[in-house]
Amino acid sequence: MASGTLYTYPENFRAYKVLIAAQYSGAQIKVAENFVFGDSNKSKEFLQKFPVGKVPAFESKDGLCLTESNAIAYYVANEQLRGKSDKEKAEIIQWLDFADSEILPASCACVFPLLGIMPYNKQTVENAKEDMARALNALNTHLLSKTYLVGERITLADISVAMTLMHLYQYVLEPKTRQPYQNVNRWFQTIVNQPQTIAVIGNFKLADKALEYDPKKFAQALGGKGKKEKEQKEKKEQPKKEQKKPEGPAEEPDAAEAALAAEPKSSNPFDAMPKGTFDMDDFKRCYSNEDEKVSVPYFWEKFDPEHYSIWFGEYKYNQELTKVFMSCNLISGMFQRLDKMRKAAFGSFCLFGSDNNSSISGVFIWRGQELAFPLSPDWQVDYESYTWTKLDPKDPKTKETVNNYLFWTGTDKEGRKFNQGKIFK
Ligand SMILES: N[C@@H](CCC(=O)N[C@@H](CS)C(=O)NCC(=O)O)C(=O)O
Repeated sequence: MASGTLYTYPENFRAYKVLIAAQYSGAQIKVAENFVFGDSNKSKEFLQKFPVGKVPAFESKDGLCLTESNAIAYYVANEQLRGKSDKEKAEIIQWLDFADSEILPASCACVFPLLGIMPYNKQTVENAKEDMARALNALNTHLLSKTYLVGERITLADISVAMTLMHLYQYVLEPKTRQPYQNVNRWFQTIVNQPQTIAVIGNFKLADKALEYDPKKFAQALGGKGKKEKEQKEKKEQPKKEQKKPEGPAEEPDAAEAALAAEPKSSNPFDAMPKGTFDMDDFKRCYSNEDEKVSVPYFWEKFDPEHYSIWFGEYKYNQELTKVFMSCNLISGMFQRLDKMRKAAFGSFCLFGSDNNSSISGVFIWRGQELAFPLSPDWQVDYESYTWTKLDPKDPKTKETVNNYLFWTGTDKEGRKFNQGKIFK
């Protein structure tokens, strides 16, 4: 049975293929600690073993060095996952290649602009959406009469194709977009809800709403100068863009999907709390459209401390932060995952410092007096990575802290200067 060390950054869908395969086979895979993407994989020592400098990369206990996620997944897999006959093996390779050449380029072209790691080009995205639809149609037809892609049990084909589709299901395939692909939806839910998959990726949540392209994200990824001014302008031109309702009919629930879905339709815990006098939407409008010199005094004038509370959050693992744009993606990711909190919450989180010397902290204001995250399973992905302190609205220090995060000024505890901020609204 294979055993060794896997080099990767966290949440790498390619590494997931390997780690899930290992869950099935019992292979002992240790993920390298202290791996810093862009740094460790460019070191002389790493390049000697893995000359291309890419991850995931695997070094077995007996010194075999492997790159290419499919090859590593094959190496750590068991006979069942690899296919039992030549026919099955060939079909599995067909699906691995299908994932890499028919799904992955379309997924990257659709998803990366939404995450702010690639510029947006309308034509490229349109073409990618067509490619995505073609691939999904092919899969949907194949899965019409089959539970799994090859044979009667899960193989590397299922693991690899599902992991390659993961970002699309997470960020793009909202209910109405995935509605035509019910067989794929059912199969995908089956794969991501296997205990071996959950052990690696946690509970997977299908997109409720496709992420919208936000030009600010890419600008921030580039670390552009004068971003705040630019953002103010964009905010004025596109007020409340984020709050637009999705168009079109709601998805007809598919019985199989419903049975398999680990997607609890939770009610919003804020709904049960008294609304008080603070009009969150009105404040958000004011903050989006007015200068902070207007919106910040407005906040303090209207804030209702009886029904709302203010919380300070500090990221626990600042020493692991590397590139500024990656840290900013960490904040955006948290905000996306907290989507359902938007209704009665507002936040501002900032990155202080620069590449390899930075920290993340921020403030949230939400309805109620308790820490909101434990109230809903949807809100619990990130919050344990932060320490949360309730702030006393009467304390002048609270006002100073909140104002720094609303104006995007000041420094962190170590004196690192404000670099970039993100608003949750
Ligand atoms: N085909 C390879 C692709 C690996 C790959 O592109 N890895 C990216 C990160 S996901 C990487 O390490 N890039 C670093 C670089 O290009 O320098 C696989 O499936 O493992």
